[in-house]
Amino acid sequence: MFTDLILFRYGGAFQPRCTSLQEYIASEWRENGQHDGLDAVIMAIANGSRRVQQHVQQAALGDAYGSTGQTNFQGEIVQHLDKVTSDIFVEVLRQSGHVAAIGCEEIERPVIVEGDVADGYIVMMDPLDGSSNIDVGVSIGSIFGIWQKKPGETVNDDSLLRPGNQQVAAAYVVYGSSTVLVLATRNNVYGFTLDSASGSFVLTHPNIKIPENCPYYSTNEGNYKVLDRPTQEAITLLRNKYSQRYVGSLVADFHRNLLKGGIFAYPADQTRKDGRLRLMYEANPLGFVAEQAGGAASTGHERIMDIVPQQLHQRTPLILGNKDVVEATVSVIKGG
Ligand code: AHM
Ligand code: MG
Repeated sequence: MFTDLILFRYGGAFQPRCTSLQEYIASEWRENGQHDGLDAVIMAIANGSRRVQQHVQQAALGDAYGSTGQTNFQGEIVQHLDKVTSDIFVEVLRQSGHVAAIGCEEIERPVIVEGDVADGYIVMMDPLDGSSNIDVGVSIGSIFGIWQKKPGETVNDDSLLRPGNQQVAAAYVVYGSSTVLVLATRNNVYGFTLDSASGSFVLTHPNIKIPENCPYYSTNEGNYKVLDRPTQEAITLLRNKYSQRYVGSLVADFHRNLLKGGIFAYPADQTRKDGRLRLMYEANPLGFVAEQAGGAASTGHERIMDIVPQQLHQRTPLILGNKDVVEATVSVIKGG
């Protein structure tokens, strides 16, 4: 049953709108008989993110800000909300009955789900991206890349090491002035906003395409001094042409650039030879979303989605956003 009935302004008049994420999936996917079980995975992500959104909203009141005092296997300080969100998404994805394995930024080894998951998916996730912004009321997010298990495959640790071009879907949720879930499949990119009254994600951004105009570039300018000369040149060109917007939460920076036009760049530098961001649960999912919306994702030397991964938590340089601008930037980084 769908009880979503909200009013939205369309063509100067208020019209009822009642397309929820669940309804969209039912009409777009089930009728075609495609993606068996993927609907359950997406709804698990939606359910998890609804719970996460409540934790994010209530964290200060519940004294849940700050770190757990622990350092994770990546040498990073674990925030309370990192742990809470990781636990929530592992739980809901397991319960979906269609997830065979989970790779997670907060968990060193893959979570292999026991039992026969026939129509299984492999989900890679960053449960709470933008850790430095958790305690200061700035937008943060969750990121998911989804691969289909190979037919008859018994999933093990190596099953997770697949290139981004084999993803069947990707999604992210941004917890900002509103909570928005963006879902990309091989057909399109759709955005849904959480209606806090009904608890439903309501279709608000149909068929997203990155605008051709590119007003923004997003990069950590503090790293300029440790870039190599061609990358400095590329950043200087962006600086001279576009306005800078840098939240410091990848999801938030990407979401703005997806809707408004823009390029995000976290290139390799002298202190981060492999870049800063993670391939499997940051670059690949957002690269997939960008490409489906007409954009591009590159390391500065090759397409992100073509990288054959060697490790679950490997890092990568990332140049992401408007296709033309990514291509021009890459050409300068390559020294062309
Ligand atoms: P996290 O996954 O631990 O939060 O780290 C990733 C974040 C991204 O959201 C953001 O783009 C980047 O780190 C910011 O890094 P920096 O502070 O070096 O600019
Ligand atoms: Mg992250």
